Amino acid sequence: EEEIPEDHPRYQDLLTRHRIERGVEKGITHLQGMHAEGRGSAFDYLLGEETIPSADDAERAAAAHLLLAEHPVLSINGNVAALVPGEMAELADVVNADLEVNLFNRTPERIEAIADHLREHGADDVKGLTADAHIPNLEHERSKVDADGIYEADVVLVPLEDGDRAEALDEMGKIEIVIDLNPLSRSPQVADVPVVDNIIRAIPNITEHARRLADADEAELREIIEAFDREGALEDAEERIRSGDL
Ligand code: PTJ
Repeated sequence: EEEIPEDHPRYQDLLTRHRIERGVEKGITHLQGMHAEGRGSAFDYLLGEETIPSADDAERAAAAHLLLAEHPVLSINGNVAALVPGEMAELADVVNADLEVNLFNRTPERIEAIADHLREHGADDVKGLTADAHIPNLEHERSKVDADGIYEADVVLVPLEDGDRAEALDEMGKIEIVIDLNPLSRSPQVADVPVVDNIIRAIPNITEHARRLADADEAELREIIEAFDREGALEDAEERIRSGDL
């Protein structure tokens, strides 16, 4: 990462790409993760590579949901692990959530490598290795979850998620927070809280909101959740992308 000069106009984007490449080399990110990254990067460019106000609202609502949750779980895939391992561990700590590895392209080697990588970045407990439960209505490999993790969670944060699994989790009645730079993709469309922002900016901002709301009472947290307009947030992001108005 030292090779990229910080004053480069595309610094953040190059850094992100570099982390994904390193993730592939380390065996934590799937090759498909590079395509996902390319798509994300294009949407981020159109959004102006910043957290738009409606995304900040979504990040605040996400923090309120995580603080109110009985059992929140943060789902980790190969891209998330490569991009924000320490930031996910920190958020888990602040809102008292579990981290669970849940992969689209599941192999025992990648699960282990990702769990190790998260522990190297400060996570103390990583779920997803037991995989003793199934998300109903989803093809076998991708449905594997921990019985005491995602399966029984009330609030799940699923970043960069595939649409089928997001839908299946939604059908299980879970409150879903989805981070995805494409507002038209199916996962943000089914989310209770669609966060249309780069995960690199979104996770630290959710953590900051959670820290600020740490002393808020239940009524205040519920108010934040009720005031959040999910349709409006999706429309706002789409409008911003289509306008080309940077
Ligand atoms: O590690 P695995 O095996 O679980 O696989 C993970 C990937 C991401 C490869 C897999 O889930 C996949 O193929 O996902 P998709 O269908 O490409 O969806 C990824 C979504 O995340 C796309 O809509 C991208 O625009 C979006 N995205 C990519 N990078 C970012 C992003 N959203 C936010 N921040 C990013 N940095």
